[in-house]
Amino acid sequence: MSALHSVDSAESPIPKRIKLDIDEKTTSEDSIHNDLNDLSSFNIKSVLSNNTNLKRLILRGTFDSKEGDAVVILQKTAFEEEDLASYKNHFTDTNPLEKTFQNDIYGDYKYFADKDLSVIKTTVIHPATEKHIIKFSTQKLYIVDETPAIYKEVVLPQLTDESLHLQWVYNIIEHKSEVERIIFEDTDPDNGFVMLPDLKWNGHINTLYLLAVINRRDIKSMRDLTGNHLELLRNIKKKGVEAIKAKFGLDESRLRIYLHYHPSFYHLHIHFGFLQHDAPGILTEKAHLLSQVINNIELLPDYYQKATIPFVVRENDVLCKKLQEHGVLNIS
Ligand code: M7G
Repeated sequence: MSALHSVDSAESPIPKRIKLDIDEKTTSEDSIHNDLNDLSSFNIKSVLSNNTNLKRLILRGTFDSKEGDAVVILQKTAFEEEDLASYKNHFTDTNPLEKTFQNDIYGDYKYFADKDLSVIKTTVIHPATEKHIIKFSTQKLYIVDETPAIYKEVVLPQLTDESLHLQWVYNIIEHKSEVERIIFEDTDPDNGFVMLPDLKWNGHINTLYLLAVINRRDIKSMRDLTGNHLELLRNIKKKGVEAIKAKFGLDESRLRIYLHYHPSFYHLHIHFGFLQHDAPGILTEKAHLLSQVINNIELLPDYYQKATIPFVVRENDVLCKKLQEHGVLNIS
């Protein structure tokens, strides 16, 4: 059984979350997700990105008789050690090996595995906006040192105009979507949060990737954090770690707990990942460890209002153009 399945198990040691009424649907009746059973109605328009390291292909296209563009993300999943015992069941004479070549003691083959060994995690976004298309397209990246003045004068106005919609976040904190996926919840309006699997997680512990979404709506990103939020941050760290220990048996010392700057979604959330999984977005130009963030604020309550914080902008982001217009970014 995958870890994701065990999230729902009745014997969970995690404090029970409040029983919720999930009758209220937030998806419309003509949503593509109501009856999408295969991809035969998907028409590919272009490849937005092909990441050979992540083995992830992102396509732009349309669905037959549906308005608007779609983004389809196909990602090959990692092997799981916990499934080791079941591998033997896959090694049958109905799963052929096709030899590519042999040389001395070395043989190279293609192995045609059963469908559950060759699952492709698939995310469908429909209707996708132009911002989604830009977010998922391969683009040139530029790094910018964001001073408080640049944030206030150039970045912040752009965020307010351009950021991705937060409806999915509100659906989580209002218990309108993904209710059955909640791993832990603290309902305190100021310091509480909802912890659940990130959309990117395939449910196996060695790629653990969870999201803690705060209940309050007044903190966009790390930039807004002050001494007034220490209790919130400490609460998320403490209870998030306890929940993961109880549910997945992983100690705090085996977790990478961090924030993104800039995030894609401007409602404060914290990423909890397995330390030995190289999740996307853990590089130094984007990830800020929660323990470091807490310590910086302990030393200086308005640290994040005073600090220069580097971040990466992509060439097709409207912000990239704005930064050039203001002379912050010079692209030759
Ligand atoms: P981020 O740091 O704002 O952006 O993280 P990133 O995409 O650059 O990391 C937002 C996180 O929310 C990402 O890891 C997404 O995979 C995740 N996410 C996005 N959506 C739309 C959903 C969703 O509907 N449900 C869940 N559970 N996670 C989501």
